Amino acid sequence: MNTNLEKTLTAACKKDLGSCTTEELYHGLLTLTQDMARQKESNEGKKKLYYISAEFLIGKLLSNNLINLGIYDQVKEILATHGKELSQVEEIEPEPSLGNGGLGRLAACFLDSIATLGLNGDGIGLNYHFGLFKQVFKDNLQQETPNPWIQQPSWLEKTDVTYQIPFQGFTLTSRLYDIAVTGYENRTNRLHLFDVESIDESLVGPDSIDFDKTNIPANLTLFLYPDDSDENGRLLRIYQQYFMVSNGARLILDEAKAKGSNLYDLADYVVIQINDTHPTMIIPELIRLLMEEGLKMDEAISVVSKICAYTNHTILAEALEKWPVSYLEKCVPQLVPIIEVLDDKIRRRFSDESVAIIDRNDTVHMAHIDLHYGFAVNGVAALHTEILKNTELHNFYTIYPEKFSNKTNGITFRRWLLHCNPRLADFISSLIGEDYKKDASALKKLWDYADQEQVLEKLLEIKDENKKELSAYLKSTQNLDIDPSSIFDIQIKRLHEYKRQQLNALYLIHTYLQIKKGILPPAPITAIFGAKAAPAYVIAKDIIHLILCLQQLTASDPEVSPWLRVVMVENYNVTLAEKLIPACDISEQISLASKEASGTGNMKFMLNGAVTLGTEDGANVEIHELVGDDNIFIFGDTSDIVIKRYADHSYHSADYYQADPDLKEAVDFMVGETMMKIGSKEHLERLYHELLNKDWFMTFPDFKAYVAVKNQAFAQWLDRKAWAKKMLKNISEAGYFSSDRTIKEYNRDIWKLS
Ligand code: 26V
Repeated sequence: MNTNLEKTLTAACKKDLGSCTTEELYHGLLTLTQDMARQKESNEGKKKLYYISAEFLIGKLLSNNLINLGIYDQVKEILATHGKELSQVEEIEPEPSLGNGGLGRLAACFLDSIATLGLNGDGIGLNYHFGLFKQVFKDNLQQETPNPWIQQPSWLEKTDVTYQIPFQGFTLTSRLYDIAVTGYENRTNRLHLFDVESIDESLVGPDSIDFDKTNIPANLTLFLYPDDSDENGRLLRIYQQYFMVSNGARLILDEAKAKGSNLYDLADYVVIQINDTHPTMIIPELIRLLMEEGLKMDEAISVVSKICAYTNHTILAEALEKWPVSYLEKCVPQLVPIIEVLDDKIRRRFSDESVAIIDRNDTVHMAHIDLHYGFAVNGVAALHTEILKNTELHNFYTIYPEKFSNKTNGITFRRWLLHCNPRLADFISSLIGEDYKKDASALKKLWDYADQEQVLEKLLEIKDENKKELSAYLKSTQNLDIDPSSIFDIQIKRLHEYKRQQLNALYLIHTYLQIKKGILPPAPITAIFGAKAAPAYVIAKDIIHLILCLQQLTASDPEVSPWLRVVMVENYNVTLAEKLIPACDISEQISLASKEASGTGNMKFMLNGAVTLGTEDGANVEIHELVGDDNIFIFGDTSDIVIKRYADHSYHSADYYQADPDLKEAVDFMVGETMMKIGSKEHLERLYHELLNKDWFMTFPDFKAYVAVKNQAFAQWLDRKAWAKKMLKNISEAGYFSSDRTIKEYNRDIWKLS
């Protein structure tokens, strides 16, 4: 055992480890980790990447930092000799609430890989005090409460950096806080989070996320994605975005100048990756700041156009941000003349109205700024990039084919295997050694064991252990009862109609009705959901209501509960994902083809030996190619069919409802007597009518195929040996989805850091 480490930890805890409380151990470990991380920081290279993003869904940091610093096992052992458990320390760490979904989690995985690969790159974002809301269930409905996560001491390190950020009528003082990003056995980078000095947490009560949306100096960094269903909410988002980019731009320019840039040569020092459109205002803001530094406008535009690259994460029209010029005038009028010039230059070059920056309704299309004035644009999975090129952004692709590339997403294996599934990681190491931890493609060697019965048995045993552990955890934390010997079928992701949790719910109703008729599934099933719905997204909240009613229904019916249980975990977050994913048998990835840009949960499940049940959408397509037809369950209409159906307006959900008696029975059940006894008429009827009259994300056409493939998957699960082989194939092909691979590609094609 490492006595030096024990001494350092004891010094950090300021007393004998055996007499420390769990809190004291956590605080001591936090200090120790921060000190070690600081010592690892490497020298700055000349060129630096800035990954700017509204979200960084980083998850708890302690264990990951210990793993990356190479001291996890030693710390665990030291604590054990003093009768302490590291897992208990992990439990009390609050999860930073700085993200919402895939885009934010991707940013966090990327920071890990950038540091692990030894690249010079930092993140830039905002320090939201309450972050995304905390979800609570009451009366089978989602309620939103604040999610305070910042305690003292914390991972946030206060810096001396502050700026004066100008808004219409007032100026705000900012303050930079940093979180260390430890690379796996490599350098430490920084996540720069800007905060406003005048923030006032008392604007928010304990039980509600309502607050005075007009008091910008006090509220700017309270919440991530504050409700934007009214104008004040939308203006607040602009204030937040500008605050983030103006601070980021100033930091970037200061760092470049300090390294000797004369600003004309900024591209030798800086590359900025714009994560979706939320940080797009950094383009006009940098132009403005460079002009303040003495550059002519055309010079500033030329410099900025060489350093900004844009990643698109969605093709959903409503997620492609557009801001009325009048809103920008109200908040940040200094940007408007610049955006007008940017638009004017484009209008002089192209008569095509669809590529304009400011449209005829005086609305600014943020993505269009990125596309014209960035030097690179990428989609996040092969299919997504093709759809961008051929459909959504076709007119831009025609102008700038050289700017477009695909960068299929990835995940960090440090968190999503080594940390969350140590049983599996240790077993893999025992078979193929440790190389895969730094070179994920080495996982392919696992397939050499495809016919070794003991290996397959061990895989099943590990899955069973993980399922038992999850069951115990959900019982103790959420009082949920699940049977660890049942099939765990899991759908965890943001609640959105295009992700089609409602299709899964229709299957569960159908299966419930089958059981009531005496037709039993091949094995007992536990369907697990986890999802937050945006507070103003009415139908999404209705879908949560439906699922929670099904939870109550299946739990309370003794005829059904031995065969089918539906559970929805409360406040789904990274911490829960880390426990759910290693325990999953079947990974639900059932978005409407063409709509899910990539998905990254699909990759995490695959790596942990779950088998995907999904549509040919996002990165599922690439998973399918890698594992082959026998090791994935694919169903549903293809993206071509879907895109055509939207184009010719030929879809009428009622036709499918009338034609399929099983579907009709399931849909009608939502508003039938049984459900009305459990749920709310208002919510269930609204959802029923939405599906029957609109079903914009086309669940009905895929229903029959979904039922068939799901029943097939459940039946195949019973053949344990054949199933274990599917698991092994998925794990052995998951190496491609390491974010180390993705980041190498970004660097090779876009960032070009040395
Ligand atoms: C959406 C919403 C909707 C609710 C209100 C607030 C809000 C804020 C931002 C967004 C955009 C979310 C974009 C996003 O997370 N996209 C996901 O990005 C992942 C990483 O590339 C990708 O795997 C997912 O397919 C894509 O949905």
